[in-house]
Amino acid sequence: MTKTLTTWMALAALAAGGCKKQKEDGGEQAAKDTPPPAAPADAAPAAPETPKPVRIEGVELATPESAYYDDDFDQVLVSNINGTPFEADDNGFISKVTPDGKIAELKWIDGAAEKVTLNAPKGMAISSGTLYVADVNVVRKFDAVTGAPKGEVKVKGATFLNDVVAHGGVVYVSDSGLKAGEEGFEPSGTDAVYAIDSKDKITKILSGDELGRPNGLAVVGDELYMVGFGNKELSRIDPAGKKREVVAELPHGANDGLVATRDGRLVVSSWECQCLVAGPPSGPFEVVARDLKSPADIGWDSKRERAIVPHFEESALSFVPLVPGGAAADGAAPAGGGEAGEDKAGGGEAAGEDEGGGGEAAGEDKAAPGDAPAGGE
Ligand SMILES: [Ca+2]
Ligand SMILES: [Ca+2]
Repeated sequence: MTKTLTTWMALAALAAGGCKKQKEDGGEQAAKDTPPPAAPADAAPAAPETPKPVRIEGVELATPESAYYDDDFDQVLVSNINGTPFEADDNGFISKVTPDGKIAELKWIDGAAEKVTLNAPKGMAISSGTLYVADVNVVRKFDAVTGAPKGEVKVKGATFLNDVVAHGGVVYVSDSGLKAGEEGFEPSGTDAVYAIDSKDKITKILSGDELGRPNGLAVVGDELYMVGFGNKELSRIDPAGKKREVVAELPHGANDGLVATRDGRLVVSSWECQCLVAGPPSGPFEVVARDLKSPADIGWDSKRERAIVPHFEESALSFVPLVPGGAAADGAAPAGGGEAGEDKAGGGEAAGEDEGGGGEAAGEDKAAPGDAPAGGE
């Protein structure tokens, strides 16, 4: 486990161009069931009350990478890497979680089961009754109702398949272009976005190092959007291929998850700021949730209008309503305020608003191999 965290943090640093490391000393996280801050006795709540975040932990999630809201069944699917993001250990699993934060079935789909192969599952999407799961260099298919295996699509040349989104019968998959190296992770040069049609035909619609470690994918209307872990760009991609346009600059780097809300905004998770930002596709983006450690591939609960955040390094999950300015995850005052900071498990100013911001401003291209600090502690 420690090794996983270490290598992943090295990756985060690598891709973000040296964003600060945090220490893991486990235990007391800001988001836990902290009692609400001093009862707002004097507050005159004119605005409708924002629902409180819900945090799910201590339930045997194992390196959760992705959360996917299945609106047909009003449930959340969580992919658990359970180990390193590459290893062919066949122990990955997918959990079903209820909207009130209970584990309905921890290992609904389980790599350990005889007929199931699942190594390091990441992004997921359902299209025409099939659940597609990115798993290193393969997209695995499962019956979306029963979880039974339905085959796989090998993506030749891919090294780090990451996010999956479905639209109009086509499944799009990003390859972050990373591989295991001596220092943890290295660019593999395979950065790409693929389209898989209903007959499992694969088309590489975009590739190249300049994509910056493609990660989160989302669809707004008929437009496909992408964020990269190695830059701050929000790109619009021509689903037919070969064209990409940078439509907004994101405020932070190390971006992972990307989801669309019903009103057409996009929400992005950033490891660098440990926050979520939201905005229209053309920008600007503002912080809408803070103090979220290792926020990987987020999902969007369209029924309750809240983000579902897998905490990769904490094996936890949070349901997070979005608040302009980004109320702290425990519901405390907005603006990254005081007490949230010290709960930060040694991260110091890690969550702070200026962290990373100025310094490695141009972080985009820093993803050179070699400057990966040898892992956080
Ligand atoms: Ca695994
Ligand atoms: Ca991801």
